[in-house]
Amino acid sequence: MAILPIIVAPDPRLKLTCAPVPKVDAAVARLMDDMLESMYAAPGIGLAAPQVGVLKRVIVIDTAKPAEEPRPIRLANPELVATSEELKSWDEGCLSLPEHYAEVVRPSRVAVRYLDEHNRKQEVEADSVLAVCLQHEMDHLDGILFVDHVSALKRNMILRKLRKAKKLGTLAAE
Ligand code: GNR
Ligand code: NI
Repeated sequence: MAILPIIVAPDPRLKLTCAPVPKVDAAVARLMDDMLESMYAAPGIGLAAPQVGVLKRVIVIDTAKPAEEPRPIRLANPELVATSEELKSWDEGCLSLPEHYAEVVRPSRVAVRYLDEHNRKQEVEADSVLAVCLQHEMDHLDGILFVDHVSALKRNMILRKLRKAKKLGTLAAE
């Protein structure tokens, strides 16, 4: 396994639409494992392939608390098959927007169809933090960051600070 560096915004690679994988083969399964290792190391509760520079529709998630047993989920080609009418606001963070947080409103429950690490079709129904994380990660596959769901004022403030931190080399990960 390998820890892959995580791309920080603003970066054109975070704004692209990712391609579906034709099938989950050994290379995609290895990518999923590397992404999980990178996510745990960060630490984070989710990671999308474009955040490590791979433009494929692959995400990993583990919303287990530190004291709980790990519950990794590996998803390729995830698709939203249902969303609740009910919305919920959540204070979101992102490994590509380090140290910045904002309230984002999304459907409170979702159902997602995907291919697992064995190329088998699966479906997951989620609420709470898992529903938030699934939507956050699927957004990444279409070049969307949580700041794209908040006001332009807040978005530009966060992106301006990150641009400056990159220039000065003051990001925590660097
Ligand atoms: O680690 C993460 N925490 C988080 C918290 C609230 C809402 C979404 C997330 S996802 C984030 C990891 C990440 O950037 N995934 O793309
Ligand atoms: Ni993110």
